[in-house]
Amino acid sequence: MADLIAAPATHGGTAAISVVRLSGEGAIRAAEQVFRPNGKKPLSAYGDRKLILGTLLDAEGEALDVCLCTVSRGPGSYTGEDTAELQCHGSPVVVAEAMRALYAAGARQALPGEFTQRAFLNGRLDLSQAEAVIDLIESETAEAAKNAAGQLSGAVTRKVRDVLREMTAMAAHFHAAVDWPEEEIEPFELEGYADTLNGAASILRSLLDSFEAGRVLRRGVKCVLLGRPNAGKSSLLNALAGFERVIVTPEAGTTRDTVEESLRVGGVLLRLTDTAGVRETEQQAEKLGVRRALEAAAEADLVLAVFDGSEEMGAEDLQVLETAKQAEKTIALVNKCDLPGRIDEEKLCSVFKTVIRVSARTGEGLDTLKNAVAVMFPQGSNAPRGEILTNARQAQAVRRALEGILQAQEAARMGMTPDAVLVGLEEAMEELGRITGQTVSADVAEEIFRRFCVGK
Ligand SMILES: Nc1nc2c(ncn2[C@@H]2O[C@H](COP(=O)(O)OP(=O)(O)OP(=O)(O)O)[C@@H](O)[C@H]2O)c(=O)[nH]1
Ligand SMILES: [Mg+2]
Repeated sequence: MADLIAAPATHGGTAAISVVRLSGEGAIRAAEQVFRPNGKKPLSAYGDRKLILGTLLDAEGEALDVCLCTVSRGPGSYTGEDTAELQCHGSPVVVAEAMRALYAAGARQALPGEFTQRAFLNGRLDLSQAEAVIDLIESETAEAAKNAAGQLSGAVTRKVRDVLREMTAMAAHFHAAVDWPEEEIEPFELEGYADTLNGAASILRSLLDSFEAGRVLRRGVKCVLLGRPNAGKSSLLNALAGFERVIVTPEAGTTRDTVEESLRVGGVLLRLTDTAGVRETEQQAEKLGVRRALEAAAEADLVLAVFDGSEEMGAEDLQVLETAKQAEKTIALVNKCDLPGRIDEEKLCSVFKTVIRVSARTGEGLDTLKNAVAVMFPQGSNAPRGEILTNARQAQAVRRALEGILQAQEAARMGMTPDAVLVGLEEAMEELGRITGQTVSADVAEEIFRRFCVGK
């Protein structure tokens, strides 16, 4: 068993409860030194995963807290090692003292992700599942969390393993037929494996497709409010946020710089940027703001082009219109629909597929906007939860594996010898192994685990 590590697993501030975990050689002995059960039995006499009430002791052996402790012995624990968890009262001082007592009992501070790294090294999780743990911790929407939970229970891993098993069987057959010609092994015929290769390619392709769709789950939608001064961009951001996030005044040119806010709109995580109103100006700061607004629009997944519906269209609106047309996706918002309309809506409808009348003042139309966003950015893909690939490293490996298989198919089609076909196949196997971690180098694994927080 590896050396003894300890770390707080919960947030550093004041809380009702804080959890401190321990894992490695002597974990239960160390826990026994800092925790005295209320009953007569010593801690080591308790079974796994039982909650035991007792007293937490500081490094000097003085009573520090009334707390709960649970032990879980290897190999059936999270890390695969002997582990203990202390649930103490959530004062940062109690946690700091508990840590000091654990250092005195022989533990050292765990590195970020070290618990999960040990789970990986001990075969409790494969690498894609370990990465799902980070995704779960970092998830910002319920959908993202549910997908990560599916991955954690091995949904992606199972698909990859299925493909890997077929590829391995195919390669094994080839090698057996070549290495033991005198044995009665069925001759290796490439034609017999055409379906296997097709099936593998189609599974990998669907995983890759899910990655594209999963981008929304992973990092949300970059969305920019663009419009001329006073169109009501900042008012709309506030209305969507539900609080006064940005300054609104009747003066044109209120917003000078880009302002970002993350919001859930129609279940989608919008990384919404409010911008300076687009117009010609001599003001240095505003000029730079306008430039930033146009740059932000160029990089956005979605541009919300805001027009003041109570005014006729001017030259500035036309510039907004031209910029918004270039965006990947655009929704035109005709704001101030609580006032008499004077804008040429027909013109807008001829340019934009989606035109919605809204009022930042009354909230009218905002539900329609939310629905439009939800339809434009479906959460993930048709893939079941957990089978949406969200990790760029894994997607890269799937892409290369697919290339390997396509190369093998091409070689087979051109009538090349089986060993030429095997080259592509073995490349694919190597790449698939990277996803589960079988063929990943120690350095890469190390880097992945350092992305975790301490205590996980
Ligand atoms: N009647 C009405 N007034 C609105 C509405 N939305 C915004 N306004 C008013 O329009 C003015 C400008 O609103 P802002 O939200 O500051 O406009 P902006 O597009 O952010 O303007 P800049 O920051 O100058 O580019 C303010 O006086 C708002 O109260 C609306 O839906 N209806
Ligand atoms: Mg503004």
